[in-house]
Amino acid sequence: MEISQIRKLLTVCVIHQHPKVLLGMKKRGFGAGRWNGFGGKVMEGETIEVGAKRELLEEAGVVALDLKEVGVLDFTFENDPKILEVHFFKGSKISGEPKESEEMKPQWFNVDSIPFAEMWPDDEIWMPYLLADKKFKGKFLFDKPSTPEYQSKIIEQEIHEVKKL
Ligand code: 8OG
Repeated sequence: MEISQIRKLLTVCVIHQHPKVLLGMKKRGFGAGRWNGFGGKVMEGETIEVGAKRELLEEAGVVALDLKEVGVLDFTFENDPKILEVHFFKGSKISGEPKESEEMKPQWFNVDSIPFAEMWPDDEIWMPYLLADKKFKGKFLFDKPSTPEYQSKIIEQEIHEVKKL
């Protein structure tokens, strides 16, 4: 018998103005205490891209003007049937100045000093694709979710470049 799996749609949005990238320190909830792109759950009735733009505005206070989807990764955790289907977006043009929200504290980083040790462990694997404008698909199985004190471990991983998402 097949175990039923619950799929959740989420977004992560990274602004890349070479040589800088805009990331945010997650202040609460899932992934708190780690740097990440901006994003969250896609709401019922909105497209994934509209959800990505909404989260960027809510969390960083900026409007993305040229957002493009660059990747899709499935994340699962051991002994948990939930699949997090995360859609990754990249933009370079924004209107407004990034400002701190209840959820995120935005900060620009040089591409050479992205704080991977304080990010989800998959981030250093997909970020080079995003920075190089390569589209990617893949999946990661973790032991358990990251917290401010605990860095998830990757149990299985698969990622590859695709021409189209
Ligand atoms: O709504 P909420 O803040 O709980 O959304 C979780 C955010 O975390 C969302 O932007 C998707 C993102 N996210 C995961 N897993 C991973 C991951 O492994 N790496 C990165 N970079 N982001 C992730 O849910």
